[in-house]
Amino acid sequence: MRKALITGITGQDGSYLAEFLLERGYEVHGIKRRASSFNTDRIDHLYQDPHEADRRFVLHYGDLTDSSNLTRILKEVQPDEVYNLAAQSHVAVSFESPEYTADVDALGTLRLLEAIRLLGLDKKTRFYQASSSELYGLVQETPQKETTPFYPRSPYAVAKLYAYWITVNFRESYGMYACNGILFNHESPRRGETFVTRKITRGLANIAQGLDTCLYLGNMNALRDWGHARDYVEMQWLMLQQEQPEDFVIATGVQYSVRDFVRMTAAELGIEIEFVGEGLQEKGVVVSVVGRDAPAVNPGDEIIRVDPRYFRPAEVDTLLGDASKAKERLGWAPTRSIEELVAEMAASDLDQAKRNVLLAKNGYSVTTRQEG
Ligand code: NDP
Ligand code: GDR
Repeated sequence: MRKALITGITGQDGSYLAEFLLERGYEVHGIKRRASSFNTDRIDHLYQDPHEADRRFVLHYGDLTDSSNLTRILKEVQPDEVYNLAAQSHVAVSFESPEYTADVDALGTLRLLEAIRLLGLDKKTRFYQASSSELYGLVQETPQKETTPFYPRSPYAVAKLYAYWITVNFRESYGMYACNGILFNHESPRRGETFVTRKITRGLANIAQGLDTCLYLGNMNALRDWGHARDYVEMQWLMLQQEQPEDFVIATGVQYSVRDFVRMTAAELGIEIEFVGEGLQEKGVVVSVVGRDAPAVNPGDEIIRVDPRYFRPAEVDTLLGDASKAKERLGWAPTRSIEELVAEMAASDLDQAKRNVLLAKNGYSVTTRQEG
């Protein structure tokens, strides 16, 4: 039975990748961080009691800042494949915690690679690094592909740049099977609540159900190439199944603005929205409401406003990927459209909002906190 070790297994991608590998018969090991309360919501459905015989899903306490811990886990598991998905992954937060971000995202990758090498696993273990379209930052070419020069624009992206190159360096220096997936933004109902897509679907669902009145956003003009996380984790696995390790861009090749994403989500909830004003004065105003999903919303309501606290010290204005190499070499293409993605995320958050309405009606407290 093949064994995989996933760092970041409690995150969006980690949870989908764990499901994917279990379906393919892998024994899946994951590293989770110690927290004062349970932090495994996204993978609780996969949990197997330690007393069960023939367990194929095993969690280990660990942290990318702790070399001896990583070495111990790698020694114990002896994985065929390591997927390094763990990261302080929020770009805006990386400006507030740049040193921690570098420690986890850059040095954490080095710690894992060096542990694999020192344990003599370098010929056995294949390594996937979660690289990012944020590497392109101030874009030098459109669309961006594997050969496009990098120009990182945040402490997060600079840390990921180190991780990208140390992965290439271990491949070239020690002949390790190590590769980078340069993934453009990918979303799902499991996306963290502080990333813009989920913030929008959750925020508008709360407003539709009367749990909140206004959603505050930052740069509405930012353009992103948004795919579905389920499509992208399959690619992570495919990259480790080739004869030679190589780096691949994964993207849809289609671009939308944050404003477009708001409009599409609102439409999914039966709300037609119009944007008025410019810059800090821009507002999203309700034009009409159809259907029964937004009983708390009325024409004229101002449900979107701009708040500069969500602006970044340096912004990545536009990203658009060219995944031709992945298509040609790996036969990969995204299977889900942006419309399907928005519909799935909006439906999931609407369902949650409806449950929260019931809880609130029965005197339980619910949180509609907006962050990120
Ligand atoms: P998430 O933020 O959802 O998940 C990050 C994971 O890393 C969580 O499991 C988190 O644990 C864990 N983690 C954070 N810090 C540490 C640490 N010090 N030690 C061990 N684990 C840690 O990210 P995604 O699933 O969206 O992304 C997966 C990876 O892909 C990340 O590296 C991200 O930077 C990268 N990426 C993501 C893209 C996207 O659009 N989603 C695009 C390109 C790259 P906890 O749950 O305890 O917080
Ligand atoms: P990003 O994702 O920075 O691309 O990083 P995020 O969803 O945070 O931002 C996308 C764009 O939307 C703009 N924006 C806002 N963003 C947030 N979070 N909150 C807001 O209120 C808001 N308003 C506008 C941002 O300025 C930005 O331009 C994600 C992460 O998953 C990274 O780990 C990953 O590497 C990249 O995608 C590819």
